[in-house]
Amino acid sequence: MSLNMLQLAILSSLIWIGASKTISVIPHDAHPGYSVKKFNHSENLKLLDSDFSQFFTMLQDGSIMTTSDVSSLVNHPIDLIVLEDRGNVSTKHKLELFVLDRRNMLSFDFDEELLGHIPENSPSGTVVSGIPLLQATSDLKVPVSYSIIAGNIGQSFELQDSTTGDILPNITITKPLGGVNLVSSQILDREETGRYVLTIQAVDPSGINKAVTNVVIDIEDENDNSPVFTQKIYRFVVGDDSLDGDNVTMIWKRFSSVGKVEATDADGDKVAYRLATPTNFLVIVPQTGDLLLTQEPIEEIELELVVEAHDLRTPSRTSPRPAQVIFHFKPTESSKVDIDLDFQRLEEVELHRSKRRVTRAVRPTKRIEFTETDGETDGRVVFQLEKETDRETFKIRDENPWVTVDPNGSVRVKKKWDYEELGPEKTIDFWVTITNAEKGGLKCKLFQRFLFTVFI
Ligand SMILES: *[C@@H]1O[C@H](CO)[C@@H](O)[C@H](O)[C@H]1NC(C)=O
Ligand SMILES: *[C@@H]1O[C@H](CO)[C@@H](O)[C@H](O)[C@H]1NC(C)=O
Ligand SMILES: *[C@@H]1O[C@H](CO)[C@@H](O)[C@H](O)[C@H]1NC(C)=O
Ligand SMILES: *[C@@H]1O[C@H](CO)[C@@H](O)[C@H](O)[C@H]1NC(C)=O
Ligand SMILES: CC(=O)N[C@H]1CO[C@H](CO)[C@@H](O)[C@@H]1O
Repeated sequence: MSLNMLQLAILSSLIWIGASKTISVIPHDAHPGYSVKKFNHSENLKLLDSDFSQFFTMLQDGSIMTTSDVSSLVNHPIDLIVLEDRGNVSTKHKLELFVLDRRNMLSFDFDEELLGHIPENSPSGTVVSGIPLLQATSDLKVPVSYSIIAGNIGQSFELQDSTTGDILPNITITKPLGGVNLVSSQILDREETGRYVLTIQAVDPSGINKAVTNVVIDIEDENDNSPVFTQKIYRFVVGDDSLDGDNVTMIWKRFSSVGKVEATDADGDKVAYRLATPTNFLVIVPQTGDLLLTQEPIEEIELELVVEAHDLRTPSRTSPRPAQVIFHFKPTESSKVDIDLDFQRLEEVELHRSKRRVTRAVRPTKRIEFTETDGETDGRVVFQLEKETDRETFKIRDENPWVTVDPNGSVRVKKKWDYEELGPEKTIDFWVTITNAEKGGLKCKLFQRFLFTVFI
């Protein structure tokens, strides 16, 4: 029978109107015992007798199996009827079988599973690398249509015709040496889907002769995510259990952790931490984010510190917004007495020295209230930052839409304050870097946060 007759046979079979119809194709050299198809509900099924009963049988588990050599059946359409009996209802299932010469069956030109890869964030239309031209052939040399029939999450991939360069969801190749390549149809994000397993189908014009193959595509990672802190503000308290919070440490040793900051990186990169505001009292363990107390303050202090995180990749990415750490320390009564005694002795010995002052890397946050009219005029000085010494100069740490800071500490209106645009907090929140040029050219940096609350 020629191919046209095969197609005719398929057409005529479409006239069948039944409960269900299935098409299966088996190669002419299938060994006896070859499993053709498996039905479920096996307990109610029966394969009806036909001209082909000598070739096929139904097993107890509902599968239909060949029982002898089927090469003589090549290109004869075979209809098998399976009866499903459920007491008052019985349903017929038709199985249309085509035995094709194996050489005429479409098959992909490789056996091994294909593994391709593509870097995330590649532009749409990038060819997946690492896989050969996808080509299914048979001796019949018919046109072959390719499509992705499974695994294409979000329609992320399409096929590219190797003969014309066209990119489409399905492609029909008529030229003998043509095939398809896999290309991305959008920008891919490894953090969303890191691996695709696509099933590619090749089918001849009759729709019967089919081949499928699976392609695994790994999305290669790029450092496109910065570490992000789990909290904007961390508050750690040592020695004061009158304060609320779970993060109060009452008993501590030098170099034990008083708390821990954490930033996560969506790329899964390791993260390292850094104190952006140096202090004598705490160090941070870069690998873990643990804050260790290095020195016992002699009086109650509250420090505001800034911590940054960056990922350990090249090039590295830094947290878009640093975390604020508020550290509150209250010496225990007993140690305070000891220290006071020590201190007294010290003062006695070093009378000429001025009283020791606690140095702070971060000055306490300042809250100031304004009305909208205060900020009406661009360039107007609305506030003057105080210098603790003459050498201090000021600089706004991050660009702010509403205010600028002159080196001498004059805070000016940058853009007319608009109550509506100020956000739910109605607050202009900015940090100022204070540079304190010490004697001998040593520079020391301090930080201070300002909260300008605006009322109508
Ligand atoms: C029977 O198999 C078909 C697919 O062959 C499946 O869609 C269906 O859910 C199965 N039914 C039961 C009851 O398992
Ligand atoms: C077949 O019998 C079941 C109960 O055994 C009943 O629920 C169902 O409606 C019946 N179907 C028909 C078509 O009579
Ligand atoms: C191929 O595309 C045509 C329309 O262009 C569509 O009708 C057909 O269903 C598609 N085939 C597959 C397998 O997706
Ligand atoms: C601060 O410097 C600016 C110029 O940058 C000047 O206009 C202003 O008067 C100065 N303010 C004070 C208080 O010195
Ligand atoms: C501000 C802060 O760090 N709070 C933490 C205190 O500890 C509990 C659990 O140990 C955390 O869930 C809080 O976020």
